[in-house]
Amino acid sequence: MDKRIEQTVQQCINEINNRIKNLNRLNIMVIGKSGVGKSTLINSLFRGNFAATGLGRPVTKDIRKIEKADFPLTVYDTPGFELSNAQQKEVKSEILDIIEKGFRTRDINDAVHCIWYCINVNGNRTFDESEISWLRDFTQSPVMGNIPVMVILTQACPKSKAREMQALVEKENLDIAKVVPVLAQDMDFDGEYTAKAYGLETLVSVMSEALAPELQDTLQNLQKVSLEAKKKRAHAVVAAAVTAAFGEGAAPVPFMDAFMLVPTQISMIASITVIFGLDISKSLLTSFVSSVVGTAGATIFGRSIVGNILKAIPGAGTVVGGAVSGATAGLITTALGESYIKIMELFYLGELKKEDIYGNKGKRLMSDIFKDSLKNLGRKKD
Ligand SMILES: Nc1nc2c(ncn2[C@@H]2O[C@H](COP(=O)(O)OP(=O)(O)OP(=O)(O)O)[C@@H](O)[C@H]2O)c(=O)[nH]1
Ligand SMILES: [Mg+2]
Repeated sequence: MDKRIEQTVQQCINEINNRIKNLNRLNIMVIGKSGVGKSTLINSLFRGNFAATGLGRPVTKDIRKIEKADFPLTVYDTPGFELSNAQQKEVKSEILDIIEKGFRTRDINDAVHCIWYCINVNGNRTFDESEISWLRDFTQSPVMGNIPVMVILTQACPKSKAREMQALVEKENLDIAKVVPVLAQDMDFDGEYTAKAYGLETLVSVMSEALAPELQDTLQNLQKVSLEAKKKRAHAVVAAAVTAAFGEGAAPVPFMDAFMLVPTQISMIASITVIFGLDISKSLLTSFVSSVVGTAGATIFGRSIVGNILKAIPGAGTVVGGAVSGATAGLITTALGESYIKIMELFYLGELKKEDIYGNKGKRLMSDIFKDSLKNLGRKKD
């Protein structure tokens, strides 16, 4: 591989590692009676089989803290929560205590960012009034500040019953962000009928609306259920990168000469990688990035075709003295970003496999997608 491409790949990898290391930590408090499906929900929403890796560490009598190396997530879990009269008060004060301690650090990484209060739909014949009064009491505590509370109706089938319960909770006018019915895993009934899982994508979008901007990358990095949410954030990254660096009136960019990605493009590639949060090894990531950067480099900078590519884009101009106009650099950056998103998507969906990335298939695919993307941009400009 060309030394200069190798160097760019290394810069990308460094930036990706840096970003991952510096992601803000998301801290969620999960409350709900024993067996409602708290652990199942966590494992279904987040990558890494998070809650199954252990019981976590007890931080109070009733609350456990689950963390995992290299995961920007803390879950405070209340396993075995029964909500007997005696326990009600105790658990509430333990929870508020943890929240207060988090606040006091004034560090976003230690604050509790949202509360999931889980109520089981399946098998619940009636609605438990004591849970509602507990919730009312809890949400009214001054310690709560603006922490969003989501009431999650777990094992939410049949849907009609879930909707009924949702209406009942909403009627209570509690100070909560949202009631979200979720069936985290398909549910089998006597092998005759299977209810399909649903609601996890909605929960991701509810979370995204409720969380601070500083936690959005973390949320996307961790969640494994909504490709749409990842893509939406990734497209926004591309648009922002292009506007910031190559917007209207930008000066010519000398990157044809340099044969490398400029910092804006490296940072864009890193952001997209973080958002997709693929569980892959360092060596696979390196192959992945070098395939993208290498093919983009070869396509754009290959002296023989660069003229043709640019000619295909109306108004893109030509290479003058080793520089391209800001607008052209913008187009190329958009094509690079959108192609990278497409490749990530194929990998996420399992349509592109590990061995494809190590081999030539990934490179060919990247090259095709990249050229297509450039052509489409050219068409859009007409
Ligand atoms: N099919 C299906 N089963 C679920 C779902 N949620 C929970 N379950 C089942 O319900 C049982 C209890 O779920 P858990 O996730 O362990 O419940 P929990 O709230 O963590 O329980 P504790 O840790 O004891 O407080 C398990 O057998 C799960 O497989 C779901 O969405 N679909
Ligand atoms: Mg559990």
